[in-house]
Amino acid sequence: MARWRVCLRSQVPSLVEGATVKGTRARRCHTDSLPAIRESVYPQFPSSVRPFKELPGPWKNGLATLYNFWKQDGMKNLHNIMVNNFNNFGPIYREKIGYYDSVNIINPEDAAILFKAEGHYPQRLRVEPWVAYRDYRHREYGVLLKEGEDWRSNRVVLNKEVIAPKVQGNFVPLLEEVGQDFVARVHKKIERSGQNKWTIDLHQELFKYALESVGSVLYGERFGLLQDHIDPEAKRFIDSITTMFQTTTPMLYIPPGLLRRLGSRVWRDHMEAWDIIFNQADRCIQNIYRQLRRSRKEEAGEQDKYPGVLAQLLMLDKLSIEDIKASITELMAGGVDTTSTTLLWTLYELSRSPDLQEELRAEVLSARHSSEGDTTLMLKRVPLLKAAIKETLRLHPVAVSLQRYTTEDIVMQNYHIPAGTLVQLGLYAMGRNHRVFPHPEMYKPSRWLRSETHYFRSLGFGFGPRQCLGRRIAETEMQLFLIHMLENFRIERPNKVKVKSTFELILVPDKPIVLTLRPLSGSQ
Ligand code: HCD
Repeated sequence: MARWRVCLRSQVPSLVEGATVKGTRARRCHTDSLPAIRESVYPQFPSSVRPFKELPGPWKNGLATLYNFWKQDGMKNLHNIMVNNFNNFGPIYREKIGYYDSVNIINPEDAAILFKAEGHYPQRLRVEPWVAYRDYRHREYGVLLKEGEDWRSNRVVLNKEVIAPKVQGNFVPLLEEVGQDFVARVHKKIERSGQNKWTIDLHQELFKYALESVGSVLYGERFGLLQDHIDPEAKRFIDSITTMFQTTTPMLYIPPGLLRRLGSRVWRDHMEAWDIIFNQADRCIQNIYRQLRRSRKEEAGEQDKYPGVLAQLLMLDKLSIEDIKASITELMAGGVDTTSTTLLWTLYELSRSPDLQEELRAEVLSARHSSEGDTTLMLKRVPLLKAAIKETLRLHPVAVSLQRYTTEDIVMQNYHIPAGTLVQLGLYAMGRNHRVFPHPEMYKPSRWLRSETHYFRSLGFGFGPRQCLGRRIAETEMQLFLIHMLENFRIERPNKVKVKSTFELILVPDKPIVLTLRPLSGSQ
């Protein structure tokens, strides 16, 4: 319990009204109630700026809001609740659910102000159950959960190996192979069906594609998940990630330490899920580690084939083994449901607009032709395809919100927001807002190609130094997947079921998406 209290304090100090809290990020006490004093303390703000305590929204009673949240099935509806709140309170509101006190914004201009105030060590909302697991099992935090200087020094090393633009060339051959195997598998299924088509809910298949992809990039090796017989261990790993996300949601608002002491089911399931994830990752990592030590002795690491992110990091020798293991595990666990869901949404949208599908196919075919076998070059010639992924993430973002603790006093929508405040950009709500995106309901990738402003509008992977570390892997993997699918199949919808989002920590489709795949050329 002690630990819990400590983290609460250091995280939300400024939200304890009227009190000066000794915490890492509480730098000043708030003097909002006295405009004269406020002016003298913050001379940069004119007195027409409204004080923090006048922010609209349900922030006076955290428990009442939590109760209402429950009644609205908030656990599954967080995204819709945020949309409603913006409709009721306008473009900025403050909310306190349980112990989380935050200011919520929806406008790109405010997002810009927020990210400019994120400071040297940007911090998002801490997912406490994830931290609790690592503390309980004495495991190192990866870069996702690290903070401060420890975060920065790890992140700098990882950036060079995983997100720098030049690493894409390393990933392409590996991912290209996985994409080809996926296509071959679909052709086989179509053949076996005897109907020249395959109608299926692709989500399991996409999970396998995503794990196979992220696995091959991280370890430089194939799991073989796209074969007919899949390893039951791999299936368990995939299911555990989904369980891990699902069981996180109830623990966002109830301290995990409390649930642990109560011996609650959700805590036990969460622990078990992480155990499976970590054990599987440990085995993969051990494997590569041993291989590397063996081969090092023999040929002193002279390889011409890209050996994968893990081997690169081990050879680089700039991070401790425990740090490497922790971040590799996070990348592996974070790289399955996220990309597969985004791909499923993209196929769903393409099945609903055959014309767009043709347009994309034409772009892909001409890029393939003109790049003469250089796939990395080809990826530079498919702007509409890239825009399609952005468009999918606009309507169906993985993360419902982006959050930062501010490190300086700022003004948003003419309200004073003190340093140390948790501010959330409602990413889902922003993507569907007609003031930000004209005709938001239309899936129109070309909106990203026009000269309209995209200023702080494309935020599917977050922003700045704390953005998604797996971004480059995810983007390459998704681009190659879509290229292969468009080159080989027509994507149709066998029914007109309207699919919505549901919140399971990440946003996922609320029902199965069934699609029909038909070969483009009848001969295959
Ligand atoms: C969930 O209110 C809703 O890339 C909360 C705020 C919040 C905080 C952090 C976000 C999380 C939400 C969604 C899932 C995210 C996570 C940060 C990283 C994580 C966006 C929006 C994810 C999916 C990577 C997960 C890696 C992990 C499995 C090791």
